[in-house]
Amino acid sequence: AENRPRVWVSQPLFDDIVERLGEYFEVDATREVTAWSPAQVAEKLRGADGALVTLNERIGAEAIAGAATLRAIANVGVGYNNLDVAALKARGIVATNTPDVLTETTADMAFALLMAAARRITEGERWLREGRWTQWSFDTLLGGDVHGSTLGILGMGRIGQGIARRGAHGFGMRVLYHNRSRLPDGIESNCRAAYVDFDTLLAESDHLVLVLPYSPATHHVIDSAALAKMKPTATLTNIARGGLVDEDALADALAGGWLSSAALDVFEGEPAVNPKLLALRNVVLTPHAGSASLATRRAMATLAVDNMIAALGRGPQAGNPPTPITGKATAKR
Ligand code: 8YV
Repeated sequence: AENRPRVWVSQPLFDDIVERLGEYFEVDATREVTAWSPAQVAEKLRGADGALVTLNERIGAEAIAGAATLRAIANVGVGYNNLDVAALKARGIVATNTPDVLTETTADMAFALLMAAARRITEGERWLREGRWTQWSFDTLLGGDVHGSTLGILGMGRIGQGIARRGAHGFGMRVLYHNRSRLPDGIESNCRAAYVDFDTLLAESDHLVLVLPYSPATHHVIDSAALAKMKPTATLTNIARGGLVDEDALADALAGGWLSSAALDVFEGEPAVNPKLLALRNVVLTPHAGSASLATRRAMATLAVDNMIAALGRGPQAGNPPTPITGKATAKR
């Protein structure tokens, strides 16, 4: 066992899946959910050959500075803004993520949130639990329609396309999207989605969903100027990364009636949530749970384990991890 590569697993995943790493590696598996400090991450990486990490762990130049033997980072998640891909690349460290396996589950969540915002589901439940339902009335908690409305998607990667298909095929929505580049005709027609510029997307969407990767280029892409271009009857759903939205500006728009409602699964300072948002009734808040179905979380852990085994040159796919991160950090995925 002396010369076996060492792999750190930063958070508890599924024991039976993580166990597979033990066939090839000395595994340092974290047994309890842990808020690792940057210094602790650096310490864990020192002496490791590989690490499975989550969005909780920031893997940048400082984290890997003392990690002379580190060869592979397997990110458990499709978004990898927690990784400094350039710094890893410069050191020849292979980085992988978990695309595809979470696409449909996350698209489901986007729709759940969009519908909850439009139809005021969580607001209604809170109202009921507060004992305020004393008599049925015609005009209680009136919301906006989903079916037949215009769905706007910002960021048309795999998850965006899943949301588009749900909207077009399931709810008869008109689907507009904006993306760094236009999709091939075949994909556009499959999703029944039309490419528009950013301002048109903002102006015409009844329900806008954010599915962009987060990077300096997309920081606060939804700011007060963008919000001002949206319909006052519109909803905004964010299932991507909190930093895409200026939360103070969003809270002002929701409080001021310039935006009907929002649904947020991700937050700029998560797990802390902006108190201005917490104070509002017309926002649905969930704890970064877009990919949180049991089957999908198991598939993500399995893929991360497969990536690690292959990246460290073991197993049937030795040297060829199934889902390496290849492009720039901002690449459309
Ligand atoms: C993960 C996510 O739970 O895949 C992503 O980008 O945000 C979530 O599915 C998270 O990344 C865990 O690290």
